[in-house]
Amino acid sequence: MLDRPLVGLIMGSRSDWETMEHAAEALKELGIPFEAEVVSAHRTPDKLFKYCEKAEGRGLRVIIAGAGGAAHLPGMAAAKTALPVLGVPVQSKALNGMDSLLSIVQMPAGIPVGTLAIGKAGAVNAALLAAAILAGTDEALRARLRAYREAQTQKVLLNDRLP
Ligand code: RP5
Repeated sequence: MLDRPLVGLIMGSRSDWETMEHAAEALKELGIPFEAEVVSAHRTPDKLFKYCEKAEGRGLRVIIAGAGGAAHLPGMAAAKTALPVLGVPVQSKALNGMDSLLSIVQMPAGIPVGTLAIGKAGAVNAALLAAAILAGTDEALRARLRAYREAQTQKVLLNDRLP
């Protein structure tokens, strides 16, 4: 039987997948069960509300929400669930992702969104942050996360010579 997803990876458009698949890859690498789907704050608001209302009951523990432009998805998701919501600003064409970043980061006090960097780095780090949150109650995952970090360190140390 497949493990029930612990992380809900949602994004405003199919076009966000190019960025958000980096989060998916990191979650896979760390052995964290997740689900991924398009949920748009503007185009499918009713779906967003239903998704967030049911998220906790379905066993999700963290939501990663990626969106670009007028990126209301993470904030609206956070408004509808008490689960931790991590927001990834997708790099937009018009304003290079500054619009996405500012739309996501400036939440009013009381409804937090953990905002990550614009683009791929933010997507990867959202997955690692989700892993760190889940690792609080999962020793095996904590070990896998430590191993991931150690492998990263070794990779840098083995390639530290410049021409
Ligand atoms: C946002 O609008 C999405 O998150 C996406 O980043 C952006 C553009 O969407 P598409 O026009 O590519 O569907 O809602």
